[in-house]
Amino acid sequence: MIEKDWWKRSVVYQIYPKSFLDSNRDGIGDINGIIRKLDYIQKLGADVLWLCPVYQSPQVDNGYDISDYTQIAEQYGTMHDMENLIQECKVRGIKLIMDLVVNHTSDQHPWFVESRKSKNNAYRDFYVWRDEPNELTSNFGGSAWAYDASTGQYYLHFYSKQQPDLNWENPKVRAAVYHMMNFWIEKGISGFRMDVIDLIGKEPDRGIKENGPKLHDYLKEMNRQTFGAKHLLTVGETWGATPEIGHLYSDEAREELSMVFQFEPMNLDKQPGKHRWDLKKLDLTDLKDVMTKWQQSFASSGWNSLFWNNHDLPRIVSRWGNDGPYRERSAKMLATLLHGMKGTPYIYQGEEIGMTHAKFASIDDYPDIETQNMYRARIAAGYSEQEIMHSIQMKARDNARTPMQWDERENGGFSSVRPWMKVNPNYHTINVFNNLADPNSVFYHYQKLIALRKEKAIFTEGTYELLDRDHPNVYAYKRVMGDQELLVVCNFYEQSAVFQYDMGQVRDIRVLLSNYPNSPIQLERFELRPYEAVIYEIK
Ligand code: TEU
Ligand code: CA
Repeated sequence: MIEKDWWKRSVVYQIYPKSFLDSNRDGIGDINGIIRKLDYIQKLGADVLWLCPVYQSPQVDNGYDISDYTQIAEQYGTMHDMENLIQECKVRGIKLIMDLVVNHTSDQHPWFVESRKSKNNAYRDFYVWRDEPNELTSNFGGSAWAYDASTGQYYLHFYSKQQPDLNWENPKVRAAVYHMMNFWIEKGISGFRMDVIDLIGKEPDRGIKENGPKLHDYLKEMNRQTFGAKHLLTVGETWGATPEIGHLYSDEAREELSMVFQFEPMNLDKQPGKHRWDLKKLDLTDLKDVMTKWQQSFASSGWNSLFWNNHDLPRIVSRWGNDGPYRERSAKMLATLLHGMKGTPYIYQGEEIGMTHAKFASIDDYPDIETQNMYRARIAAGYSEQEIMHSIQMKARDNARTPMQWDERENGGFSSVRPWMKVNPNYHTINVFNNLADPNSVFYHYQKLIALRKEKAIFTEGTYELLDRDHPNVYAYKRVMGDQELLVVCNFYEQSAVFQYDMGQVRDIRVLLSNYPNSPIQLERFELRPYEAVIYEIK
């Protein structure tokens, strides 16, 4: 029998299919490419795979604009390939979760094609139509309203014009979505990652975009009508969640979702009140405070996700680590810091080998619609080219979307023809092949972290306690379960740093994992080397 909360003990691997592996030489990753690499994911030890959208789509936003939820995009393969993938995962004990993008569809979806035909079309109210736009804005820039000449009204789109927002107040929309979800559940998937789910309760006439008043009623209804009794992993993407809001989604008694992605830590290196393109240096104390707040808020009910990366975020080693001489050490430090915490860890493709930003010089090498829109808007607003490109090299979503680096062959082994997006030229050194050949690689560090989590319940269940909050360079915390303890000590920077720990109560101490040889076990005065990170087991 499957346990109700199996996902608390799982580690998820996220795949962005377009950039994973091209099996049929068209320069685009595909489902058969994923099947070829399932043994690799199994070797890493992840037991859940989150697949970004592979549904039929005009690909204006790389599949987050869906024109048919029950068909596979031709560029990715066929429904037969998809069923094969589900099956091949199953034989390896890997659960597959799919992206659920139901705040909006593509403008090519038959519902929208109908909806825009006339004001009295049966599908008119599947979307949000108004006579006049209001002040709401699109997350991709500009107004959230697009004028449609055929009926003389405006429709709502919180993303691109080609992604009209569904009207969740319409019970027929909700029924259609639940029906589609059940279609996929019956195919044998194990859960959903829910795209911008905090927007479905929108009340545009009152200017409400996120966290609308009916949001949680809809999720309860969805839970009852689809996955509720099935013990699936459900994770909501919620950019605006506070811990209080996180509990509304994930507290067991509320019967909504398993957990959410909480983005508060991801906003710590932008200027307050401004967009993430407006950069600010991370303050380690801010990171400690925010991570600790989330860890402690979910100590006894609800659940946390743990992630540094996804397909929308900069790569962590280039962001808060060191993508120069300390790339491997800092990648392992960041992995240790996160995977020692309580929650379900998510690893984004390439993170496990320490992939970095490519820092391309030209805007033409950043095809993402969000980046392209921002570039044009900021050029028009008088920003310098240099300043804009710097923000892009640090924060653009495409930093995470360069093709996966498998080996030293042309295009990093991703494809034998020219890929849809340029490969990071550092694939000659940073690649899976080299990682697998080196027992000290970033890959094996992740493998060990996953194995430890599977082996020791304290990783899942232990409480969390921050140590030495005001230490400017070291992030250290404890996990406690009964008479067992873990101590995690991480030097966040390139300078060596001293950490002091009272050994008075310690009977027995040993190193479970370190990113250096010979980390000390006498910690009265522990001088950490650059980016040194150690997990101790203490009794
Ligand atoms: O992202 C939600 C979202 O708001 C992002 O666009 C975010 O604001 C941006 O990436 C800043 O980091 C989800 C998907 O993950 C994203 O890929 C889609 O483009 C978007 O929804 C629309 O479906
Ligand atoms: Ca292909």
